[in-house]
Amino acid sequence: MKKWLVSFIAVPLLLVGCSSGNEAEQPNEIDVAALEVKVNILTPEKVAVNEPVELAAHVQQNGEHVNDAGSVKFEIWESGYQDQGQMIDGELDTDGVYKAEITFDHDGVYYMRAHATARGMHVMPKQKIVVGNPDMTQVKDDNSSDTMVDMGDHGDHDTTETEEDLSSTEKETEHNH
Ligand SMILES: [Cu+2]
Repeated sequence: MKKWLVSFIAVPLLLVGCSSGNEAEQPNEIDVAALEVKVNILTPEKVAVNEPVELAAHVQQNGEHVNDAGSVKFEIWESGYQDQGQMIDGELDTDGVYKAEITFDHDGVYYMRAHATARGMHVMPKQKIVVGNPDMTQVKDDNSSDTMVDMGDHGDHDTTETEEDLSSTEKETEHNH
């Protein structure tokens, strides 16, 4: 009779032990949001013409600065002319902020896209930059694609354009104005 009573009490205790154990295990599941690499563009949306403009992006993961990004590159193109754009390597400045510099030689609507590869992820936010006071009736619609084809396509980022390529790009852009 005594034995029977003891086991009767022990069963509910075990059940309580189990359920509280499960709750404790849940935080050990992979927190996907914490692994997500986030990139915030810090460059203003309106800048002056013929003055050096800082291209900057902050890379973070789980609220912490990412100072070991594999690469952060800034793609810059004038609206409607993404095929004539340029790619500039960003350098780590401090606290997860990567920077590069550019000077826009004429008024216009431009776009910058920060291509960041860090912690096994590739993030590429885009931002519009209005340079000077462009004649909006002359601005072509942005024809860039937001879809990332695949990582193989991004291998092309590594073939850094030479100075020659960049100056010829600028000349071509001037023809359109
Ligand atoms: Cu990219």
